[in-house]
Amino acid sequence: MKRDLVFLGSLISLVFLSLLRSGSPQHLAEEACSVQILVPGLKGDAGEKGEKGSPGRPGRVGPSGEKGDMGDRGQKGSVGRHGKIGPIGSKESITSPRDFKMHLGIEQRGSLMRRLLISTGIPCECSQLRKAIGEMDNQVAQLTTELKFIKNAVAGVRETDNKIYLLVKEEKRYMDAQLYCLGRGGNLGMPKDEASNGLLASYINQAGLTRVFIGINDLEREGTFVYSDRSPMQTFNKWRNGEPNNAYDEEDCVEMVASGGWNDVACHITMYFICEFDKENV
Ligand code: GN1
Ligand code: CA
Ligand code: CA
Repeated sequence: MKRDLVFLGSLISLVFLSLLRSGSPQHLAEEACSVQILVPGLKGDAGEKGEKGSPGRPGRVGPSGEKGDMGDRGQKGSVGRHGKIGPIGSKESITSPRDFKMHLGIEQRGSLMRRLLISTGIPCECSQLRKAIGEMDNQVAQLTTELKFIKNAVAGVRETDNKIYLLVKEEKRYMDAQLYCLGRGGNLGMPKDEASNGLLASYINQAGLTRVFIGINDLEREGTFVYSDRSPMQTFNKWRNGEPNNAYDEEDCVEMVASGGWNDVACHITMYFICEFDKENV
């Protein structure tokens, strides 16, 4: 029986081999190998007993034991390292024309639109655009007036094209008042022309006051008055009649009274005062 099976296996192999020979010779070895894998030979006789093998691998880790008592508390560790530097904070980024437009003030937007029209060469006969620009100009004017009112009403300041004035209702000596204004990036109010003098006078009146320190003194040289930014007096002045008189031989600082007139007074007396700030520094 076993011999018959061996014969049958050889016959199958021969049939496969003869079939394969009719194909491409270069595939022969590869295909023959495939046949051997697909059709294994018959089991042979049992071999002799082999030598003793090497020791087996260690067994699997056993289950964990029961929890023991808690140990003593360890010593305090050393101070840790500094943490990582945090991410960069968000900064207003302008990445699109829309962002750019949003970034612009309303006045800048109006002027940008005009410049765009000029640069594109579109003749300004476009009545709709002209009308829109005109309306925008009106809005700008209206908003500017409202802003001025809010600044005056809420912050209590007065302003000109390039200055902001702030009445400080704290009684101080001249030098302390000057330090207060300097500390905020300004100076004591220095009226250098009729317009600014009138503005300060109305500021005082509207506050119901009679006098405030302003930034004029002759501390360095008796009789030579200078502004507190050390700039010299020009022809403009508002001295009251008979002033400056250096009364009691001790008046080196200057006050403005409600009429807008100036009077030299002692620097050590205390009163309210007005600071002025350059808009370009604010
Ligand atoms: C004041 O105190 P009296 O009246 O002498 C003023 C002076 C003026 C003077 C003008 C502290 O002096 O600066 O020159 O009136 N002194 C004070 O009459 O206000
Ligand atoms: Ca003086
Ligand atoms: Ca005086």
